[in-house]
Amino acid sequence: MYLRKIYTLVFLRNETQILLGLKKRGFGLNKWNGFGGKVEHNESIIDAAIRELREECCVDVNKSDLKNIGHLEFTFEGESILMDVRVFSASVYEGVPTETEEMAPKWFKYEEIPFDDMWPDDRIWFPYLLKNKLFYGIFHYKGYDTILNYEVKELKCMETFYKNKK
Ligand code: 8OG
Repeated sequence: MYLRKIYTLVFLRNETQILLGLKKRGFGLNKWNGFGGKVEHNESIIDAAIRELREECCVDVNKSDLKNIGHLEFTFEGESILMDVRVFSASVYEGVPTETEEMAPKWFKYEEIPFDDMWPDDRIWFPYLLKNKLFYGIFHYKGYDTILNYEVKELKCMETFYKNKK
């Protein structure tokens, strides 16, 4: 049995670009990623997503403008933790993305996403995000560079997915 830990991951997007941040410390150091982190005790997942976005790049988003677009699960050979990552997207927000101690934000054109400097799984599930399809993916890693096995699928609806998982 795994110990499940819930994380958020938020992407800001417009018609032609996606906002990524270069992680300046901790897990995923020097990788480009969306904004997010651990959900605290007594905090809803959506509140955690909003808080992490504000903390990491100084942008505010309303609950109703955050769309849950994906669900990723990561396990690591020899480790008992399952990282359960809830992925969100928003195109309406307030503020200008600004560098913080944790992240240096930058807009990337959709054709210029820096997959070589991102988590290896990202190039596998990003096509769903880019086609506006909902997705679920599970990845089993050896260390942090090698994916031993994985499965990704399109979902019809996030809510049904969570109901069926219970
Ligand atoms: O609090 P901390 O920065 O350690 O949270 C980790 C963040 O990284 C969180 O937003 C979830 C996200 N994340 C993983 N694994 C992966 C991954 O393989 N790909 C992407 N894109 N994000 C990941 O924890």
